[in-house]
Amino acid sequence: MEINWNTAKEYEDITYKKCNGVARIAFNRPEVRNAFRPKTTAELYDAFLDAKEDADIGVILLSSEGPSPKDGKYAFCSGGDQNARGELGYVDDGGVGRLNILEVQRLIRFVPKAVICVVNGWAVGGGHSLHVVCDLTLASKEHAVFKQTDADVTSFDGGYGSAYLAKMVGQKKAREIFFLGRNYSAQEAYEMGMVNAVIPHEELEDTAYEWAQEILAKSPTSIRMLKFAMNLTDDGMVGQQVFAGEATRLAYMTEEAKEGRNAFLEKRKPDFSKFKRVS
Ligand code: S0N
Repeated sequence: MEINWNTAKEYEDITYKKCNGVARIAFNRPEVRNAFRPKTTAELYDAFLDAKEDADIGVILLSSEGPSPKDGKYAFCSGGDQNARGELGYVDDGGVGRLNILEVQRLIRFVPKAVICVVNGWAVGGGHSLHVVCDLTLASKEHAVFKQTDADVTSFDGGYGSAYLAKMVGQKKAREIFFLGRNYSAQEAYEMGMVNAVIPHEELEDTAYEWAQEILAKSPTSIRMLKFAMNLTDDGMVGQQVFAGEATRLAYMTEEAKEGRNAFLEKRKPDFSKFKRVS
């Protein structure tokens, strides 16, 4: 399949491309198994925000470049860059401790578009958490390995990475993943319910693009409402706020809402009598 990706913006730690309604954001530090440092997460946030705001984009792929030039191995993401970890945690160029991967997680969660994680190799630590928070995950049959090393490096993603994972694979399995930190193949991850499909490596990127095109053929309003409806119960009051905001946006498009607005602007009482109280 010929996919004509256009570079949307140049970055140092990631690549960002677009094609036919699909945005592809990819880690580009294959020499460190695509570990993220504060600069990486700032770039990820910037690219996701651009894809969110671009009305021509309906699906976002989160993937990675590779393989490593050092040994030819593939990695989706190996989590926080342990070299960027100092006394203050993950330290940016200005010496400030950051955990802005959590802001990226929230953006993935709340962007009103489908996000597909394309796991072409190791998905480890914070990289594992990123796959958990994406709407869908496609995994390379030959190269994807899922592993949670948080407990090896005194880290603990107590939000989506663990608690939401437990909703996905069950409490016992989620605790096993975190407490033992074992390797799981794409097939094992699929059987646990945290991967949507296991794809031959050579077909992975094309398949992700095809899934994106299938989603793009659906009603954009349905996709955003379904995503936020499925998020709602796990996101508490924020989930309710996001879903209700979308409902309000839709309500503004009704004749009833226009009557309310017009009445105010025309300095008269609104006449809602013509609108049926449907049940
Ligand atoms: C990925 C692993 C399993 C791959 O093993 P493999 O194939 O044997 O390769 P290596 O020889 O180990 O690695 C190749 C080169 O890449 C470097 N490298 C790999 N991972 C990292 C990394 N994370 N940081 C820095 N460098 C990395 C290696 O050093 C090696 O370099 P050279 O060639 O120079 O020797 C294996 O590499 C591995 O286990 N990696 C470490 C995984 C890890 O522990 N990651 C951190 C886990 N914790 C987090 O991610 C925390 C995230 C976080 O910030 C957070 C905090 C609060 C709430 C949420 C989160 C969240 O999780 O998002």
